[in-house]
Amino acid sequence: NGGEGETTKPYYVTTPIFYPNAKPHIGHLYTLVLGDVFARFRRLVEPGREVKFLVGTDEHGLKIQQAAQKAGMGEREFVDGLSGVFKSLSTHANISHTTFARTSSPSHRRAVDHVWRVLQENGYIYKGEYEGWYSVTDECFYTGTQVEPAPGRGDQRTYVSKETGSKVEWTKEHNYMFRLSAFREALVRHYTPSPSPSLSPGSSTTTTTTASKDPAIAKETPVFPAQYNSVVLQMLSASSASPPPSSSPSSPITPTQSQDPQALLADISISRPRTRLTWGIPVPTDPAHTVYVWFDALLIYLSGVGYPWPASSSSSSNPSGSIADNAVVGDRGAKTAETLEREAGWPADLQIIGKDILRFHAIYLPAILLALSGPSYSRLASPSPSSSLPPSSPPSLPPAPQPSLLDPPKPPGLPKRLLAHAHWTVSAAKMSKSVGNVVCPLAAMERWGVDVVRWYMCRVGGRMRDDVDWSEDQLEKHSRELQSLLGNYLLRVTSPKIVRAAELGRQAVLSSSSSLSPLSHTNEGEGGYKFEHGLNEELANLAVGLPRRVGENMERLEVGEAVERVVEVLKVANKTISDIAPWSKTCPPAVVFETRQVALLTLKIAAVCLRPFTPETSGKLLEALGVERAGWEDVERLEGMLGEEMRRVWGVEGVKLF
Ligand code: ME8
Repeated sequence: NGGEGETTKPYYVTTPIFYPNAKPHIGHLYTLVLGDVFARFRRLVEPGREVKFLVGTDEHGLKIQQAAQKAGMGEREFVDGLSGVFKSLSTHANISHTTFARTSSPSHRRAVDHVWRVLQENGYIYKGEYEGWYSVTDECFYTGTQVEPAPGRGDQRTYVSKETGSKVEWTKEHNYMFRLSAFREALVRHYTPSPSPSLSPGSSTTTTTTASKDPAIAKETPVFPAQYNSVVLQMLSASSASPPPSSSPSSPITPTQSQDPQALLADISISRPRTRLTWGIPVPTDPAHTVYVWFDALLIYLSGVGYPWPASSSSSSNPSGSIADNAVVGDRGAKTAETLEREAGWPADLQIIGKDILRFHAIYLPAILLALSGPSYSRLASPSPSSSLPPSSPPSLPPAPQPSLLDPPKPPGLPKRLLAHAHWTVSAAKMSKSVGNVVCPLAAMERWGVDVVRWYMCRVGGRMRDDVDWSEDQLEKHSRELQSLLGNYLLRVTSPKIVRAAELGRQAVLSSSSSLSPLSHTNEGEGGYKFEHGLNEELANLAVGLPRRVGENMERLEVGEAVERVVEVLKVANKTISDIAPWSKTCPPAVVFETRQVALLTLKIAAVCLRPFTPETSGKLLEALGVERAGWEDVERLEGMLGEEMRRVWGVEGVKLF
């Protein structure tokens, strides 16, 4: 073992790591739930494959430093407390993360240290003067075009970010800069949809067929929904150095960050003077500076799965080495960096974020990754002559190595897909810790139950392309929906009266010689039961096909649509049983039997399909229905169990789930 290509890459899903500057709110829980849905789905459909799911807290930066000061606490004590609250939120909400990562951990610091050194060695970090509009709330600089005078205030001196509404202040300082501008072309190519439909490895054939009709699906854009992929492309082509708004103060608004007034993608500041920011990771090569919190935080996705992998950690002591240049020779033989990377689960298969942090994930992180693997790219593909440095880049700097994407295939090392979701709002304003208009997720779960909150989030938020107001009325409606679709149905199917009538029916069916199975399959000669009619046929067929339909939606990252598929079947199930009314005296026992059998099968299949979304409810249902635990998380075993049951009861050949 240990050779190339022998191990399956773990499936790796991530959520953002949240700032523990205040208690979590519904928005945080929502992202966690979406991440959990995908992690659980993957475990269900690929039972043998390891699933890694990273969540955590982003503990450095000015925002935290100031919040701790305000609370009269030391930063460490402050983040320990609030990180614990985020962790218990995850536990409470049944989030099945495998790593709760914290940026204040020593292993993360080692990774940041390593990346900084490699990037500096590769020529992608330089020292420059930076000025711009800084928002402490958003922990980032904005350009002149990204800010406006604070609305509703006569005061023309107070400026806010157009995107987030956070207050900004004009700031000028010496910083270390990351040469982001060098990656614009490579990123544009990465996000530009290819003309022909391409399929990700998990997609099914049916997806291809559907995909060709739907441009958003056909293109399988790295960012989903495709509208946000377009936003990223706009970000990459919008000049960050446009003229300042006319109402701005007289100071030069345009930041000098790009070092190039023509640059379409400006270089970014990745350090803060230690005099201003002490709570963070010191710049490894210059302790008078602290690493910018976003540069630090984005690397959690790597450090959380063990980066630097052993091969690259050896390059840390030998900074001239690159990741791909190193190989580890252990007792199981040599492993290349690619093998180690794959075994760790990198690149991430799916990253889930709110739309507020799209720029950081879609632009900064991939650029850092490309910069990190720069030397290996230049080995694999010669730099294109057209991708030269912007004409007016800082003259004193050594020439920057030119990244070059292989085309096709895409370069290794970039996260595969990024799912950006819209926001929960309160009276149409974004719910935010800094604003304070938050709904407490623990109180919501306490009142409605964990699964009702998860259900509401998946039903409403699962197709959330636009912001949605959090509503208690809607929660109540969704609580009733879950109860009526599943709870009442189960009660009907398991009521003693129906169970008794069904038993009479079973005996009647056994002794009769009539045929016609609801699934229009019979298995003559093996003692399969035969049914009198096809009243339940539509439902039975719908139920058997449900996992496949749910799976198709999930592969396309359509959580809301996937849940809708389950609801559709449960609605037909409830209608079917109401129409047949097996509890009425006039219903023939054989029909009661058949109806109950189809209902039980439907419930079992629905319960399994609901596993990713409402795990507790699903577990209770499966338990009540007598499905062995082994089948709850393992779709192959469940198929075997249901298949066996179907053969025994109906004489039809098995059932194919997912
Ligand atoms: O941005 N609706 O942390 P953060 C939906 N530490 N989701 C929301 C939301 C809302 N109203 N408000 C927040 C940070 N979220 C950084 C991330 S990652 C390397 C660093 C969710 O505590 C959503 O996922 O401000 C959003 O992107 C994230 O919380 C921001 O959390």
